Amino acid sequence: MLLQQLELRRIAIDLVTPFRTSFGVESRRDILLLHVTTDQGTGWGECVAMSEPAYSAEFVNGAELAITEHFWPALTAGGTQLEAADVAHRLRRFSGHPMSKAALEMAVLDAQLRAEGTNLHAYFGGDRDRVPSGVSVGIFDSLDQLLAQVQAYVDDGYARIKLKIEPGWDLEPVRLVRELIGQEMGLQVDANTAYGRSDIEYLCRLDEFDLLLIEQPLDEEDILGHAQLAAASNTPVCLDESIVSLQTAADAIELGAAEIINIKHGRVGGYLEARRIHDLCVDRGIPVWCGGMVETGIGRAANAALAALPGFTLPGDISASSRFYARDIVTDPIVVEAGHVAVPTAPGLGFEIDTEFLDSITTARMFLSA
Ligand code: OSB
Ligand code: MG
Repeated sequence: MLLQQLELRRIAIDLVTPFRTSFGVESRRDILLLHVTTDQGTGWGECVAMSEPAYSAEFVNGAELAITEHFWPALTAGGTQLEAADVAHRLRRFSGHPMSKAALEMAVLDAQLRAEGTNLHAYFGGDRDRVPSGVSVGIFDSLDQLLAQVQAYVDDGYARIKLKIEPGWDLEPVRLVRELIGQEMGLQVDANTAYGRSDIEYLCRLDEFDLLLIEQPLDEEDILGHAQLAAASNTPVCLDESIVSLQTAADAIELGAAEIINIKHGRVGGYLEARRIHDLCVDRGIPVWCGGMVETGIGRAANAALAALPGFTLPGDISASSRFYARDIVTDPIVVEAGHVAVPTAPGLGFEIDTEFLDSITTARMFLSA
């Protein structure tokens, strides 16, 4: 395909309820969407960078600059033909910014699949037409509020619960939620790097709650600390922030720091690298699951297609669009039925844009030509 134009579109979209994690709270999202025009049609990508550089070093204003000043010029230089699989290679000399690179690859992939009359589910070759849906539950001001929210998600039919934890909000919330949902339902926790190596003994006290996993308790760089925790605790250690590439995944597994991996395309630079990490984990016997970054219907559709691959043996953070947004920017938002979401089969990544609503929440548009 020949890239012709890139539209960068910023949208402002309210969350149905504030989402608090150990790194901050968000009530409204400021999202960068990409719309690429090629000689064979157009495609959409969603950049998962958040407003602040807190989950990782990327942030939405920085992503826009990286794409406009560096990545789009590099992709279009020379005007040569390219496919989605070439995007990461062409951007390889640029360090970092995986979410920005991933968003560009995603837009090109959507355009390519639409042009070929196929979709991401077929492209990946996942063997399921629906995937189990888990929900990520934020930190609350009170335990009563937490329990009411968890009960509402159980009533919605979610297949497993993930609790955000931090020092001061860990053993007690987990104990009460385990009591509320019973022993059978899948329960896991995510600390988003809020603990240190000196907390390893304390974190082992989570073992009594029979959790599916503990996600990223320590710093992104603390691979040794995660290996020490994995050796000390019965709860499987899962890495999120630490896994930024196929290489870091392979090394963390080898070092015993990653007993399970959360795969997020934005964190690793694209869906194609995400797929390679999946394949590696299948080869090494490491379970994976699909993480989320509070995506709109664009990213949610693509995540469901990724999660249909056979190595995704644990429920993903692929909740209904309505878990975060009262109205989605697609006409066919992800819904949860009997604890599962259907893998989209619409052309491309698997969604159609609700243009009228999208326009109504658009705050800025910029057009770059090739
Ligand atoms: O650590 O998995 C995380 C949201 C934003 C940034 C990081 C994380 C999360 C979530 C929510 O836990 C996942 C989702 O349902 O989209
Ligand atoms: Mg996480």
